[in-house]
Amino acid sequence: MNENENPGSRVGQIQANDLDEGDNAQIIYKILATESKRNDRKSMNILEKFKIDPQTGIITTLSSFDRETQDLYTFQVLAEDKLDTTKRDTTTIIVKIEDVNDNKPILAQSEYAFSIEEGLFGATKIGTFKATDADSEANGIFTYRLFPNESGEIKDDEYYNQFWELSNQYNSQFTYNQFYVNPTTGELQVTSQLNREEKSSYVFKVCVNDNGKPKAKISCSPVYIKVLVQSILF
Ligand SMILES: [Ca+2]
Ligand SMILES: [Ca+2]
Ligand SMILES: [Ca+2]
Repeated sequence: MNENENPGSRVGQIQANDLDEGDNAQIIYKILATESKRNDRKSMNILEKFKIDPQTGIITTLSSFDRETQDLYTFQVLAEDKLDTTKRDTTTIIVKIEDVNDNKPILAQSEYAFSIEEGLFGATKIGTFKATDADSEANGIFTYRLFPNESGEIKDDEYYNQFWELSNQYNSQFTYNQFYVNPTTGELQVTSQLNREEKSSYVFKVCVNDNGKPKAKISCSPVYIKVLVQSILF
């Protein structure tokens, strides 16, 4: 089942067979928390998370689940003969919590500042943006892009998300002025020589998208570039 589902979601149904007839074939189902485990936190955890209908054997949830906290639950269900509880059997239930893209990618730094010399040749590496994501691999595949933010105005990530959708169509926004970000590695480069007399600083945004499903998530950090006078070697 997926994480974040509402409590009361159906997990599955257990069915035991009894060859007797009528009342002798009535079965009661229970989730097992054995005596020895009654005070065990993990065992209590199960009873707070799942319940079983004693008559139908339908297992439902009592809470929602966060895959990033715990992605697997194992417990035992007991089926016993209603009239003769010595006739009983147990089975092991394994519930796997599937990933939903509910975490944003996080850039390693909340802002980036680089000082670079004017006159550097094109394709010189300035630095690398890195991101992490708590979701499973499929919901944390990163694409990096650059967006204008020359005024330094603070916009939330959702604002850039609109432009992301657009730039997807044109496969654009990997460059800003004379800067280029490699969309998959996050490496930032200058594309041609900078001239400090023309422009001595740049402000833009780097955004990372996790390509998650059903909806991708995005995070952005400001990038400040200072252009330094070229050192002259004698
Ligand atoms: Ca989660
Ligand atoms: Ca994610
Ligand atoms: Ca998740």
